Amino acid sequence: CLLVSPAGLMAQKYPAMPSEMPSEVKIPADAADYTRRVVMIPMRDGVKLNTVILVPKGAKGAGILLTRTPYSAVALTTNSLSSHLGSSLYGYDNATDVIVDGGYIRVVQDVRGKYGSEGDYVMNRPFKGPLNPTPVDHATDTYDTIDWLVKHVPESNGRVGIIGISYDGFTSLAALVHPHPALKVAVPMNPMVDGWKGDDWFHNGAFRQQNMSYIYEQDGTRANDARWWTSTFDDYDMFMRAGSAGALGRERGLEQMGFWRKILAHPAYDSFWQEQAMDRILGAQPVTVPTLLVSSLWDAEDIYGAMAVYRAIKPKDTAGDKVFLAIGPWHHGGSIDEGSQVGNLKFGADSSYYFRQHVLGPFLARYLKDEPTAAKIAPVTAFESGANVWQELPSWPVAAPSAKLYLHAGGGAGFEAPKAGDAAFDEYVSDPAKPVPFRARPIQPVGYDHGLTWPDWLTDDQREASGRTDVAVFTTDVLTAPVTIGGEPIANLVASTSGTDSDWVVKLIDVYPDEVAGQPKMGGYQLMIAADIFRGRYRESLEKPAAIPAGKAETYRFALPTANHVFLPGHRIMVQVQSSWFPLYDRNPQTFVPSIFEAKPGDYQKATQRIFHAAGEASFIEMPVVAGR
Ligand code: PG9
Repeated sequence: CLLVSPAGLMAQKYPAMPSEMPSEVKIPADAADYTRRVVMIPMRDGVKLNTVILVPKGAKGAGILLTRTPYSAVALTTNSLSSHLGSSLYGYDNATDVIVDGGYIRVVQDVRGKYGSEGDYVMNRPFKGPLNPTPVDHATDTYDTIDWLVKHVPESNGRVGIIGISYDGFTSLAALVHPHPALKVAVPMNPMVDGWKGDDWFHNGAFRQQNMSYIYEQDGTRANDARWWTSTFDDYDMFMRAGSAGALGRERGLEQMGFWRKILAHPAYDSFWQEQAMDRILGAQPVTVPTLLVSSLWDAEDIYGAMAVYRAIKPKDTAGDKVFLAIGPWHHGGSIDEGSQVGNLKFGADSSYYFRQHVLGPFLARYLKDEPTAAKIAPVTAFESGANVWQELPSWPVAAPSAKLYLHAGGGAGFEAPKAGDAAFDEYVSDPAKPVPFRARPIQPVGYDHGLTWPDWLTDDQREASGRTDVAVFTTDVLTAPVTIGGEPIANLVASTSGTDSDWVVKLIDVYPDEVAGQPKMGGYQLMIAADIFRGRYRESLEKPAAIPAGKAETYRFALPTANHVFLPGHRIMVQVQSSWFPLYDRNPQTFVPSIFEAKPGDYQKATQRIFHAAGEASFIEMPVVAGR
């Protein structure tokens, strides 16, 4: 017999075998210890959002724990190993032990435009207003979702919490704007807050070009199935060969994606970035829902956001019962992983488990259960690295940036100001043809797949960089007493360039003793405690870039990420200064051009960089030194 396809084009020569596959795979009702409902929840504009609801068997009067994500509600609730609810909750956002032990109804929803949800997708969709002419945003979508859940999930007690990491931390923050009355608690973890100042897209104007793949996949299709490709094993080569990020985008067709076009149009901190910064939005009025902000000390993606929101909203929490903070020794999202180690850095105990047991668990229980018997958490719970202890604190920061750690002539550093007559500066040549790798090559792409070490890179040994001729290094004597810091160090760099634009990377480093008992790898280790990059063209205004006068010493003052650390006796404190951090950040051509995305090969020029440490032109880091400790 000859089978002909409907189009009549393909002829099948033999009859098909009866297929072994059922038309739909159904899980027998008694096989799981939860019930799974997948529903499309209608929003106020008629768009329906795909929502997975997992109700533990026998649940009655249970709190609901919601996450809103662009990362696939199905994938985050996929039964991977067994039918136990714990194994169904996989990946980002699922602090599985806390969710299961708390008996919560777990709800995960695709944001509009992604995976099973209807509607248009916009990266970190801004709030209704000049950047969003529609009547819907993440605040209204959360409101409508919660409204539906409390009316349609009979097993619930009508109390809803929202939790999420990173993007889903951002959606957790968005829930706090005109919140639904049933929203009783929020836990934004490592939230994306300000894409220009210090989270995913730029840091102080320097573009994080390794995230181009994220834009390609996230903005390309609903299900992230148009995949970015790497043409070289080493990302360093891929970005070098392309020249500018703009050129690589053109090569790959990235301009098809609307968010990339917005990035290209807004390289400076203009109203596009200012108006969607979540700290500004949330700081405008008091937060009315108890909120636990979670920050990671070695967060390779959103190290800025949680602390910025805390600074913005804490002052309006006059009763002290709405805004809480946890700071842990984790990589991005590490609070839900095993947390006894980040990269080579070991803490001797599972810090994440401690956090979940003593902070996250009780915090959620207090607000999501009908009888809030759970212990109150401290206003601030912070892990002090170096000493490796948890602290319960009344407020944050512990100290203002007060003590000046000066860079000295001859590669020294110390808390004494430079002396008259000391050499005025150190210099190095920054060559855009040989930018400083941000970690040892070959450089892997950004990602969390098995074998990728991206999440840990902030803990990489900086020894290799300290040996380069294009990195200036300043080190204290061996400490005889501990130096404890708790807050944001502020870099005050007095520097000149022979070019007309320049990047400045400042790294505050703990240098371990030559030998470390029981941890041979840590002998002489150079561990970054706080480090960031600043694009020199923004030194006068973040909104309006300006060329740097060649050869003129200028002051570059910028905050480094939060640290809570003890530099122990026997250690030394080091500061490294360099002018590239490649390929995570795009290269500064060192010639001023209107947009670095459009820099031409001839714009990339070597420059002689001087770091001043003279009596009247001192460079220093203002350290938030904790007095008396
Ligand atoms: N850091 C990721 C992200 C957040 C927001 C926008 C783009 C990327 C994340 O981990 O979700």
